[in-house]
Parts: sequence; C-alpha cells; structure tokens
Amino acid sequence: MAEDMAAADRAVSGNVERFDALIIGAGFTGLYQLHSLRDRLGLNAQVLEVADGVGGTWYWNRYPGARCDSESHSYCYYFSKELLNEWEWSERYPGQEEIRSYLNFVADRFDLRKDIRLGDRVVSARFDDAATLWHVTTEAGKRYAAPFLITGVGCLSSANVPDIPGLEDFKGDWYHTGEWPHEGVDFSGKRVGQIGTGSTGIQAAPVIAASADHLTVFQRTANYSIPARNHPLSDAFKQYAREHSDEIHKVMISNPNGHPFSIEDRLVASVSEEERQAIYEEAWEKGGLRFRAVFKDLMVDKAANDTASDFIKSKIREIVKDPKTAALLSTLDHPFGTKRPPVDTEYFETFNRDNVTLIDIKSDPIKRITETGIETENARYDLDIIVFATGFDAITGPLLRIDIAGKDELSLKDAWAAGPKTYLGLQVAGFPNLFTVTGPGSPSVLTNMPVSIEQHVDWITDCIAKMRANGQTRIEATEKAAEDWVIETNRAAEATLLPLANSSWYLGANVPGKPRVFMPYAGGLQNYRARCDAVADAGYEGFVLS
Ligand code: N01
Repeated sequence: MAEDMAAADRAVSGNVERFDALIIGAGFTGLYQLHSLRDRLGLNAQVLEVADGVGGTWYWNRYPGARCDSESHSYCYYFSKELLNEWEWSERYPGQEEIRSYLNFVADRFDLRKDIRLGDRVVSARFDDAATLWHVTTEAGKRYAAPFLITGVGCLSSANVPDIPGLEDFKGDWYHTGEWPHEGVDFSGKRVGQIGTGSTGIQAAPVIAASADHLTVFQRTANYSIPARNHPLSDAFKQYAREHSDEIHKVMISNPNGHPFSIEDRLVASVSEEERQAIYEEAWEKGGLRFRAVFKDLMVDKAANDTASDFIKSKIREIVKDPKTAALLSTLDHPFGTKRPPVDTEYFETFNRDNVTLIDIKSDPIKRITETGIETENARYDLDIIVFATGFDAITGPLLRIDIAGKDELSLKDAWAAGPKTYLGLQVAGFPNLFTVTGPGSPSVLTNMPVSIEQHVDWITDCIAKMRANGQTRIEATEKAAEDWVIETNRAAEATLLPLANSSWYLGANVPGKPRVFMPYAGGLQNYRARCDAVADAGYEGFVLS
C-alpha cells in the first residue's frame, strides 16, 4: 500500500516519473551512487541501465581472456568494511566473470536492484531551466525527471568498429570485443583474424590461439606489455588484505594512480646500469603494472623512459623466436606507458605457436574486407571469424551518444565541439545539476577506476547533502572555472611524456574526426583529490550555487 502511494507520488504529469536523482549506468559508479544517495541521504534515486544486468564494463566485455589488470584486492569498493570482509577474491587479477559476480553481490548486499531499471537505453536528457529539472527519455519511450542527473556511463563503453569498406559483405562472423556474445564464440576449427593489439587484443590473442585452427593478428602499432603473473591468491594473502585494508586503502588514495603500491622514490640515473637491470628484471618477474612504479621519473623523463622501453624490447626479442616477428613486435613508436600499458598472459609467447601469424598492417594496410576475409594492399587472408579488438570512442563517446542539452538548449555535442571542457571532470558549464562521474578532465582512466569512482561519488553525495542542508537546489560550474581547468589539464599532461603517443585513445586519436585533446587529468589522483576537497571546503569555489 505504502509502495503504491510512493509510486503514485512519483508520477507527476503524463507518463513522466519523478525522482530526486537519476543515475545513468549500473556499473561501479551507478551502484555506489545509488547506495549513497538513497541510503545515506534518503533520496528517491533511480538507476537507468541499457544492459539486462548490472556490471557496466564487466557486463559487456566478455571476450576471451577478459581480466582486469588492477590487483583484485584493490579493484573493489572500500566504503564498507563489512563488504570488504564478506567478499573474497580468488586470483591476483580478477577475471571478467568474477568481477561481474562481485557487482551482482554488491547489488544484492545493499538491496539495490529494486531501484535499477534494466534493459532500456537513455537516449536524451534535457534541462528545464525554469523548473530546475532534468528530463530523461529512453529508447522504449519511458520518461523520467529529476533535479539531479548523474552519469555513470563509464569511459570505455562505446565500441569503436572501424569503418573498413566491405564489412557488410563478409560471409563469416565478426565480433567487437566490447560487445561479446553472452553464449561465447566457438573458435575450434576456425581461421580467425584479430584486428587490434591494445590491452584487449593482447589478452584475447593467447586464448583465441589456444582453440582456433589459425589466428592471424593484424597489428597496426606494436605495444609494450608486462607479464601479469596471475595466480590464485593464498589464504595468507587474503587474510593480510583483510586485516590491513585501512593501510592498503591509504596507499591507494595517496598515490597518483590509485593502485595499492607506491611509486619508488628514486631516479633512473641514481642507480648503476647493473642495479637498474636487476630492478627491471625483478619487476618483470613480479609482473603487472608495478613495473611502471620502479622509478619515479619513467613517465616524465624520456631518457629514463628509454631504459625501461629498451628492457621490454629486449624481453620481447628474447621470447619471440622468429626474428622477423620479434622485430615487428618490438618496433615501438612511443615511450613505454604513454599508451595504456597492457599486462598479459603469454602474449608474446603466442607468436611462437605454429597456428599464429602476425601481419604488419602499417606497412601493408588493410584495403577492404571481402566475402571471404581481409584484403591488404599486397595480400589476401581467408577467414571464418573477424575479431575487432579495436577499442572504444573513449571517455567522451559514452556521454555524447546521449543527446544531452543544458540551459538554452545548448547541446553537449556543441559545447564540446572543440574537445571536452569540464570543471574537475565533474561538471560542464551550462549544464546545472549534471554530474559526470569519471568525466573528461578527471584522473579516471589513468587510475585504478574504483578508487576514482568512490572519490567522485563521495564528493557528489556530500555536495548534494550540503546543498539540501542549505536550502539550495542548483549547482553549476562557471565558464571561467571550466576554462581554467582545461588549461590545467593540458598543463598536467604536458608535464609528462603522455602526449608523445600520438595514436593514443587518451587523445581521441583512435576515432577519425575526434578532436585531439588529452582528456584525462594527469596531475595525479592524490593531488586531484586534494583539489576537489579544497574546492568544496572553499564553499564550492568555481561553482555557482543557488
Ligand atoms: O583498445 P585500444 P583496447 N585498423 O584502443 C587498433 C582498458 N582495458 O580495447 O594503436 C587497424 O587500446 C589499434 O591500433 P593503433 C584499458 O584502459 C583494460 O585494447 O591505433 N587497427 C590498437 O592496437 C585499455 O587501454 C583491460 O594503431 C586498429 C587496438 O586496435 C582500454 O580498455 C583490458 C584500427 C585498439 O586498442 C582500451 O583497450 C582491456 C583500425 N582501423 C581493456 N582501429 C584490463 O584491465 C583501432 N585499431 C586488463
């Protein structure tokens, strides 16, 4: 009865359902944002999600070998001690299915499902200035309204299938890794072509090669990769992680990337060549992203970076037996770490298999896809399956595919025509009460994502709580604050080697026509957190509240 009345209350006019806050996406962000607004502030909040289940990235990315390269004990929420104690990770790096199970566990643990609408895509969000209300419409024609709109759409959720002529003629099957069939793909007896050698392609190739008749990897740009050295977690480690969760969390939130390890306080030049080799050797044996943290100047000093790059190149040449293939895999056009560094399980070793071929499509580009396979300028490859491991229209893509319009009908697309402009990655001038969790201009993809997500959600929740306590209903970033933040974001990137990778998706370079702007904030998560806190403490400096 009470529920019926609440439902009736929510229906305002026509078919519009009214809430205090709407949240788009049921991944790490959406689940925690719902819990925070509903259970901490007592708001009537609703999550809208296109998938038929919760999980976000981990709902969609079911490609073979999909696994996170943040260590499992750090790739989770830290807001609840009970949750930390109740969940147990099984491996050093969590696989897709285990992360999806975790997020389902969280949804049940906090009774979130009743406030999540699944299976319908948000297509538009328009701001009613007079009423301070966001109007949201879905593909199925459902209409919702709320004063606050929070996007938790992820940074890597808009699949990028390259526009290669002839794809529609292909008689075999093709898949993008980010929209993988739930029933899986049987590669046995098949000739498979994989385009793309980013983090995804590097994870997928060894697994596909193990069951396919033949795998042809089409490489445009060679990539660095560090062995993951994944392994089951020992009981001793699980106990350690549980008992030391406060200390581990402290490390995560006080370093630049949100991982559970600190960057060593030493310069490459401060050690002898012999010591340096020993340090790299040890880091290579330990595996994972910790490799990047063995010296503090790897991401800011090209000469220092060259030593790490040379070490990895020599490892590739050591592993890969065929010298021509080894040369193709180790001819790298960017400094180590300036494109997102993958971690792998037997990626380079895969090219020693008899059923795997590497094709260099930089020197012999793909011309078209035919009925029977892929044709390059100089050759033809007959294939039964094509796997596109070609990445995403990253960071801005998931936001821009929703038709978002703020004050005076200003569309987000127009506001960002020359590249994204936000204040702290959290808000866009002209779009009051819209919060973009892990939006462009925030550290997001340069960090261990759940740590960045928790920080954004906490900041937004505190902000809304304070506004309500002060009788305020509207918050909007000023144009000046957003302009200054873009300058600061550019400056932060320029202080690193990151812009040297000119084909990186951090810059939008992987999507033809996309403005080339370094999108994430590279000034370090710990500095960014301090900045966000200072802004809030100064009465939300750079925002107008009313
Ligand atoms: O995508 P990518 P991804 N013709 O953009 C190639 C996260 N992630 O899905 O470098 C031919 O990195 C492209 O070539 P090039 C992680 O943040 C995390 O692999 O542009 N090739 C490149 O080789 C990661 O960075 C995890 O020359 C084309 C590849 O496709 C992000 O997701 C696992 C092409 C795309 O690489 C994205 O990774 C997986 C074309 N037209 C992903 N277009 C973990 O946590 C693109 N390519 C472990």
